[in-house]
Amino acid sequence: MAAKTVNVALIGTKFMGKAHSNAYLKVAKFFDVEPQPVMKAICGRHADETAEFAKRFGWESYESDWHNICSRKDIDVVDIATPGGLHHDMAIAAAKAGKHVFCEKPLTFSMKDARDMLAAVRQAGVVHMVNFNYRVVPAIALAKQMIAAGELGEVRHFRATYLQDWLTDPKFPMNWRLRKDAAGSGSNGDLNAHHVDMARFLVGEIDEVVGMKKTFIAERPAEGRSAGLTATAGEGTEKVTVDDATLFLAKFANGAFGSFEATRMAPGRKNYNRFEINCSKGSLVFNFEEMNVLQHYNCADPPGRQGFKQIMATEGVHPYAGNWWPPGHVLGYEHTFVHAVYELMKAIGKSAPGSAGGSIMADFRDGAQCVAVLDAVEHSIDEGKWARVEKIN
Ligand code: SOE
Repeated sequence: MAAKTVNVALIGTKFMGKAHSNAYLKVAKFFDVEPQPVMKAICGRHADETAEFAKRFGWESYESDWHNICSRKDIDVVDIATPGGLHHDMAIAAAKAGKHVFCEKPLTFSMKDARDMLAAVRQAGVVHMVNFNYRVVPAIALAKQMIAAGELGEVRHFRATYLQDWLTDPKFPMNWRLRKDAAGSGSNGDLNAHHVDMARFLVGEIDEVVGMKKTFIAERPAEGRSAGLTATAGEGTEKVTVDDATLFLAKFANGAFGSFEATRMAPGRKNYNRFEINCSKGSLVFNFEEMNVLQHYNCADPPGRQGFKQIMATEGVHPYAGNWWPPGHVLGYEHTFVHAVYELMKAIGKSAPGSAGGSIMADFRDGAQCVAVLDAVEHSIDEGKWARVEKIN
């Protein structure tokens, strides 16, 4: 009997557009999942480029106006892989049209928009998911299992650094990630967002924060053409309207302490997404640049044999890993998107309305709670003191 299917439309044809397209192509080849995605429509602003993209990645049709995607009757799922400034309108229109919504991170920028988006998907009774893709790195899903099983004991510290260097050069030109209207913020919304989600996923809710931020280079060459994290310069200059670096401290509801550092000005650090969790029975360390490994220190190891152990999370016993290659045949960045889409399909299959279907992925409430933490960081910086984090129900 033929597998059940759902028709997917993806909005976005750049860095994330490629990552998501690749995930839809692969998911049913490597995972037994129902429904299976049918790549129905791709949407991008420029018709010619979008047509080319559709051909290259195997999308059945293309659109150059996202409103058409929401009004098409043959679409079941809308996947939003655009700059954050567009998420709000697209997600609400998609939900109102009864489509399941999969949205790139951060969900949005303001608390009002986050609440509106959450209300819209809840009211529509559709599945909603935010693509915090690091949750489905096998080593991180394993960390989640170990913490939940009590293997680490009480969590005391969550210490996160997300370092990149692509803005170090003052000659690096403007792109949407440096404009507040398109990106909301810089390192805070782009990078801290991942670690705020990770902290909530692994440790629990954050109650209070205090932060600081800086824009080291206030003006840059105007944008010529940009793709992913590269760009060429156009004519003149433009003011940068977001932060280059944002650091903050956090108090968790369960008593743990957190520290977060995000910057795009750390020469030599490319996608240095690293966190360390110190607990009463041991510690865990993850560094995305060695994403197949989870480091574990176990206080119960005998004296003289203690030390960090490197667990390669690539065996059949590890989350997701058994669907790919034999042990030690490592996974990469793109696999995280396949895992996320697998979770999306499972959630739609279960059709648990108003949620991410009980999946390991974040739903819109998680996305909105992450916005609340980032928003509190901004408030604390504006007011020069600790700020309480609003709770989203
Ligand atoms: C750029 O900083 C970026 O691509 C982010 O937008 C992603 O969310 C992160 O995972 C990697 O870096």
